[in-house]
Parts: sequence; structure tokens; C-alpha cells
Amino acid sequence: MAMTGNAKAAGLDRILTLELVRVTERAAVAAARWRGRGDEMAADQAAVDAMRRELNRLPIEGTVVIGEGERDEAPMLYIGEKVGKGSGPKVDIALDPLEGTTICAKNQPNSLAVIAIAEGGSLLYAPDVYMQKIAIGPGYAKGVVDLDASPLENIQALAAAKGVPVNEITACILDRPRHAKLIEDVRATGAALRLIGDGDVAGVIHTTNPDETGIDIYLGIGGAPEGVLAAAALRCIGGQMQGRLVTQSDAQRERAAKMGVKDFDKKFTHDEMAKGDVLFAATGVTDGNLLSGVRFARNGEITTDTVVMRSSSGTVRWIKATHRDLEKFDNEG
Ligand code: VTB
Ligand code: MG
Ligand code: MG
Repeated sequence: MAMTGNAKAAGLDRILTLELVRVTERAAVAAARWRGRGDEMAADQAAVDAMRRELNRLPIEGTVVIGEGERDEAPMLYIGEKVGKGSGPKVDIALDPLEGTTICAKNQPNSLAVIAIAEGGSLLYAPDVYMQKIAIGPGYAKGVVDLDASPLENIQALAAAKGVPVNEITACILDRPRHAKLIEDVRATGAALRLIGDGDVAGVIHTTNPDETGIDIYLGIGGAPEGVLAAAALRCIGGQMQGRLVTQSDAQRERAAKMGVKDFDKKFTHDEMAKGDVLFAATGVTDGNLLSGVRFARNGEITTDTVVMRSSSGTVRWIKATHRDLEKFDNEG
């Protein structure tokens, strides 16, 4: 199924879906070796190196559009970096080799290796600023919740749509001082909270399976790059999300403008942040609510747990893989 030229009319070459698994698996394994060692930088660097090495083995002409930062601050997987073998479809890539570096360093739940791939020009080029976000899982009418509605309105509407009392709704929010008012307002509705230290890509994805994760809605301000990654996931697995950039200085607005953002106050829906055919993969680094962390067995076998999905088909695959002799291939072309 070799493919030449650009992505097909039907979307991206589906063979890339499974190729992506290897990319997040390898990043996750590299990061997992640093779990619980209190060294966020080392964990992140290991994930970045591994992800970049695997990406450069893919038959794509890829451009990193959401990555580790601007070229002058990130030596690898910076925004604009070309990755892949250079032959194959032209794709845009959003990635976070270790989403939740602090979680990994502390060996707490839900750190992930994450990537999304889309046809060129179809991901929002989000600068590294904050984004105000709201997300719920699939099965609800469009517009049940809204970024501009109050927490009370949103939680009540969601509870009614789910057919449960408000006190059976759980909202996931990043535990930050900037969310003091939001946290108070959500508690006042009667809903429960899951306060997380980091990792809002996982937080958003968790809304897609409340029975398993206990999370019905994600609310609050997190990273804009993480917002686009989460939007890509929801495009594939279902659900609704809205996001709005939060710029705090002229310098940030300049950066955003340079990346093509025209309207700073625009409320983006998830399908505006990630258009067209999108592939998304995430591998658990530490144990999480939907994905197990990497396991290192005494016999040398390594087990990884990955979800990989594609928007045009809506296929969601959960892939538990056992790896033997993983490092053997590290130095191949
Ligand atoms: C979130 C979360 C990330 O940053 O985007 C958050 O998903 C927002 O930034 O895991 P602050 O830490 O400044 O609140 C992370 O926690 C770290 O990248
Ligand atoms: Mg990162
Ligand atoms: Mg991150």
C-alpha cells in the first residue's frame, strides 16, 4: 500500500494509523524509564528523542505545527521542524512527547505520549499560550454546554441531558489558583470535582467514557497546544469541545498573530481546531484511567497500552503491545 504524492481525497493514508502507534509507544517507553525520579527535564528529553527518531522513520513529509516550542527555544520537534522520510503525504503534526512531565516525574496518574496528524493546514496553529476549554463526551446534542455559559448553566444542562441529578456529575479541572472561582462555582452547583495536577489532554479524553473514568465534563484554562491535541482526539472518538485562546501580553499576541491567529477572542469548536481527516494516538506513560502505564517485566519484556484513532472512519483501537528487544532497532535508519 505504498502511497505517493499528497494525501488521498478520502483523507490520510490509513496505513499511517498503525504506524503512529509505534511513535507514541517509543516515546512512552523512553519517558517511563524516568518515572518517579523527580527529573522532569530528563523524562521529557527522553520522550522527545524517541518520538523524533520514530517520526523520522515514517513515510511522510511532515511539519511540526504544535511541538516543543519555537525553534530558538526547542532544539528538537520545534514548530516548523520537518520530520519523516520526506517522501509520502504532506502532513501537519501536533505532538507532546510527554504530556504531563511533572506527573511522570512524580509517578502520578495519566501522563501520556501524544501525537495527532492531519492534512496540511487543517490543525489550528496554536501558540504556546493558555486556552480556556470546555469538553464533554459523545451522545449529547450539539450545544448542550457552552464556553460562555456559567458553570451552573453548563452543569445543570449536562445533568438534564444525561438524565441524572446534578450531584451525579463530575467535572475535571486543573488544580490551579486561577481556577479558585471556577472550582467554587462548580462545587456550589452540587457537582463533584476531580482536581488534577497536570494533564488536561487526558482530562478531556476522559469525558468520552464517564462510566470508566468518572469524568463527565472538563472545564478551565490549560495549554493551547494541549487544547488542539485534545480537539483532535475528540474529532475521532466523539464529543464536543470549545476553546478560546487566552493571551496575557503583547508579546504573546504578537506570537499568536505571527502564527496566523486573526481573532484573539474567537471561540473555536473542536472541529475548527482539527479539520479534515485526523489521526490521533496516545500511549500511557504512568497508569491512568483509560490507559495503563508502561510495564517493564523481569524477563525484559515491555508492555505498552495505546489508543489510536482516525476521524474519517471513527475507528478507535486500543492496542496493548508486548515488546522484546526494543532497543535493538534504535540505530537503524
Ligand atoms: C495543562 C496541562 C499540562 O500545563 O495544559 C497545563 O495539560 C497548563 O499550564 O499537562 P500551567 O501548568 O501553567 O497551569 C500542563 O500541566 C503541563 O504542560
Ligand atoms: Mg511537552
Ligand atoms: Mg504538555
